[in-house]
Amino acid sequence: MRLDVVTIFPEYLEPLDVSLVGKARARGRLDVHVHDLRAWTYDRHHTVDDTPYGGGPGMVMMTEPWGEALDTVLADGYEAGSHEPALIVPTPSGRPFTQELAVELSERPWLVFTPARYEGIDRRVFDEYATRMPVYEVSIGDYVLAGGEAAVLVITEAVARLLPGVLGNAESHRDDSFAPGTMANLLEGPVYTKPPRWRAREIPEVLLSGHHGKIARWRRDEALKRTTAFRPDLIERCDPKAFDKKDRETLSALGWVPDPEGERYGRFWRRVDDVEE
Ligand code: 6GU
Repeated sequence: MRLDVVTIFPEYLEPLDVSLVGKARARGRLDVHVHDLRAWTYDRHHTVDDTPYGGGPGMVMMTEPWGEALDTVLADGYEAGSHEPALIVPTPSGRPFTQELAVELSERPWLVFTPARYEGIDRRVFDEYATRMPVYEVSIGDYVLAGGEAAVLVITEAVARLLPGVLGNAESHRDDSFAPGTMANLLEGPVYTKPPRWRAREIPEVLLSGHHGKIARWRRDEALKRTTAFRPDLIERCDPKAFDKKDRETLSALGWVPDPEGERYGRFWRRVDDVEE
C-alpha cells in the first residue's frame, strides 16, 4: 500500500517511522511519502491560507497550493506504478472513522491524506478531485483538534495493523473490539499476566482454573459489564439474537432488559429503570 501525506507540518508525521507503521514500512508492506505543502507556494511568505469568503473567524487553506501539490503527488504515484488512489480528508465534520472503515481503507492500494490546519481547505479542491477518485472525509471523534495530522497518525495505525504480514499473527484482529461481522461488538474486559500476586492483589481465580469454558464465559461477562458501563449505546443496538441465554442472564443482572417498544428505532435493549419519555 502506498501512502502520501501533504501537510504544512511534515515533522508531525515522524511517528510514521517507528513502531508498527515503521515495521510495516521496513517489511515493504507500506510505502510512505510525506510532502511539505509549502513546496507548492511561490511567494516570499509561502502563503497557504486566506480569509474566508462570506466572513467569519479564522483562515481557509487556498486552492492553488493544494491543487499543485495533489497533481504532483498523484502524477508521481502513477509514475511509480500505483493505481486507484483515494483521497482521505481528515476533518471534524467528516463521517466517523470506525473499524469498518479501517478495513475498507486497508483494502485500497493507495491513500492520499490532506490534513488541514486553520478552518479547513477550500471546498473546490475536494469537488475537483472527487471527479477522479473516491474522497473520504473522516472524523476521528467528537472533539476538535488543531489540525488533521494527529488524525492521519490514528487512521494510518488502524489501517497498517490490518495489512497482511504486519501484525504477525493472522488471527490477531479477529477478536478486536469493534471487529466487523462479529455477533456483538463488545468492549474487551481486563487482562492479567504474571506474577500471580502483586502488592497483595491476586488474579481472578477462574483464569487459573484451566477450565476453558468457564474462562470464556467469565471473559464474556466482563465484556458485557464493561460495555454496559462505558458504551451503553453498543448494547442498545444489539439484536437480542446476538446474545445467548447466559448473556441475557448477565445483562438482566446488570439491569438491562429487551425493549420491544424501542426495537422500531434500532434500540433493542434498555436499562430497567429507564422510563419511556
Ligand atoms: Cl480528522 N480533524 C480535526 N481537526 N479535528 C478532529 C478530527 C479531525 N476528528 C475529530 N476532531
